[in-house]
Amino acid sequence: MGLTLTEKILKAHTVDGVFEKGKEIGIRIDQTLTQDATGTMAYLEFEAIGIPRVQTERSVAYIDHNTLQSGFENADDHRFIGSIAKKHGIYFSRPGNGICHQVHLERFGIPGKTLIGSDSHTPTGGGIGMIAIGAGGLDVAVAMGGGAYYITYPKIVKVNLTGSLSSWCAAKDVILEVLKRMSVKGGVGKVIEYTGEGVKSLSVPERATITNMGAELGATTSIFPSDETTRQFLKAQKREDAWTPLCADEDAVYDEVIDIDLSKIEPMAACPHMPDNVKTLSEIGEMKIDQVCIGSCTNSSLQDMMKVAHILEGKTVHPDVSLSIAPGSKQVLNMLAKNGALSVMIDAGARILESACGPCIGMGQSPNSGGISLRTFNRNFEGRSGTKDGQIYLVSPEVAAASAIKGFLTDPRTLGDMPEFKMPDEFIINDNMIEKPCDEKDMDSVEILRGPNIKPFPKTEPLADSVECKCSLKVEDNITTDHIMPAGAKILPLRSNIPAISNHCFTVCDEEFPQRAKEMGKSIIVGGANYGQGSSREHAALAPLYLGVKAVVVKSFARIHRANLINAGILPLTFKNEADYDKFDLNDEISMNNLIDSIKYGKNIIITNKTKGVDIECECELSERAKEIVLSGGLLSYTKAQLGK
Ligand code: MIC
Ligand code: SF4
Repeated sequence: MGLTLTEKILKAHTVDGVFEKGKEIGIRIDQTLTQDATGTMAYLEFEAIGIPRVQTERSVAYIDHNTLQSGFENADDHRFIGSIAKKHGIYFSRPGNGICHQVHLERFGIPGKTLIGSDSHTPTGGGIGMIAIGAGGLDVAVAMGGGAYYITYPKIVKVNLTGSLSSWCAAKDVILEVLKRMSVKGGVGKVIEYTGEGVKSLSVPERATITNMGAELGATTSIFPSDETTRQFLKAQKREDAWTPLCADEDAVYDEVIDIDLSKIEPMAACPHMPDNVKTLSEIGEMKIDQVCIGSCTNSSLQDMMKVAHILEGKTVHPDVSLSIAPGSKQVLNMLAKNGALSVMIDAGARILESACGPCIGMGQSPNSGGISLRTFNRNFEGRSGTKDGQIYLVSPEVAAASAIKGFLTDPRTLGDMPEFKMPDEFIINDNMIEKPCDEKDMDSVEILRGPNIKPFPKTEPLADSVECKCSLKVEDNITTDHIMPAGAKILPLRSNIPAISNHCFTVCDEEFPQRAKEMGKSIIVGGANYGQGSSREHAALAPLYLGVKAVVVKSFARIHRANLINAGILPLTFKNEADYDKFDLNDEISMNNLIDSIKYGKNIIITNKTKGVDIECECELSERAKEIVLSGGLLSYTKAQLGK
């Protein structure tokens, strides 16, 4: 029986476990990436593990999230990451060099390699045939130390592409179509593999837009084959030697098949406040808009920017609209500067932002109250833009630029003929903003620069056998990590300071939560389905850990967040019977007993709700390794103990 591309790469990298569907496998990680918002914690954890130099083929630390620097905190963190990278063998992409996923694709990604990154959009690398997975900082720290990364052997979905996109219809519309069909939880436990003759018609940046936003499906990752188009892209990046042809076997067997005829795709938007709330532009109608933001790791390639420049040429941004544009990397920005497209954008009245995440993570450009903002980004969760009642629509760069001119949601197909944009034969290559690490022999002379905002990893304890506590919070379905641990300009600077950032935990849902949880000392959180979807931020587990949360009991979890809870030593429990969700209320008195044996022997855990006088049965399915992690009080203690052996 033939293998899918995913299976070929995973099989070649499996170093632990049995290579069988549904089983946990440990894979060797060739490359890692971090960004600054998750990076400081990841490097503190790497330091705590105590391995002097990274063991990967390539590890890169990017600065792209916290670039507002409204106080000393971000700048201090950048210096910390820069110094730690230099010492321990990690390449350092300086602020201004661009968004991690865009730069990694351009300068470091290699088809057939494995990459994990402390950012949920790491699957962007699937655009050139990598198995690229988003993970918590601790998992990345362990991988940098040479440890395997553990995933469940995924189900593999074949997306069979036929035809080619019509004028003005975009890769963004393809992934919006997939989201419409599969939903934000449809990808959990799955890898989405794109195949079929339609693949040929998509450029590498288009493929990367699609794999990037596979994160919104909850998928483990997404991948395209590595073909002639991939070779051309790498050649234009002067990295042709990194290329290998890769594809699935003819007789590969998939768990699910989705057929998409690219020629039938039409412009679409994900409406507030979920990436799967997808409608065609004609269904939404001519809606007046207040803001347009173009950029982010989803849509900031040279190809995207050239299309935008073409639409803006000789026009002026509508007087009622603010248009911002953030090219994805220094390379993209520089190419636009040299070929004149930047001047076209400036001329049209676009507000040019630095090559960074910016408005996507609420770092500036929050829309006006109730404002309608079209964004080429990947997430439109409530409040993420920094304006609680902001109405965010996710669209393609083509729709964004056309609408910015007209002042209302505009179908770009009304613009007439679309010129063909050819990928350049050569990109401008200048890696002067990527610092190489020092030689191993010189590492002792590198001083780690630590600012006062950097606080150590919170204390963990081995799992207690019984816990008496209260319910400190009850939340609904589809809670995102932006609810659990909000980001934005005020909170993001505290990412290296768990005690301080904890004061903002869940405040979007309940202002009183941090104080209440602290007063309770120990507590549990009760939630609905797809709890923890969205980002990889382990702060969404570390802040609850710091606030004394011992277990999170929900209908179902998102993959990365569940792994982060385990890594933090918090019990991830699911109701055996979903209806039991109704048997919990805030402040209920809870008792959990016999925890150690239940975890060790895989038995269900009984939560006694003393207030309601009921026993509730919960499941906690864990691999043998995950059991040991939970018993030792988290991945850090577990890893240290393993190294001690
Ligand atoms: C995001 O898009 O939510 C982020 C910010 O990139 C996060 C990482 C973080 O919270 O630092 C992600 O997607 O993992
Ligand atoms: Fe940055 Fe936004 Fe991409 Fe996250 S989704 S990495 S915040 S650009």
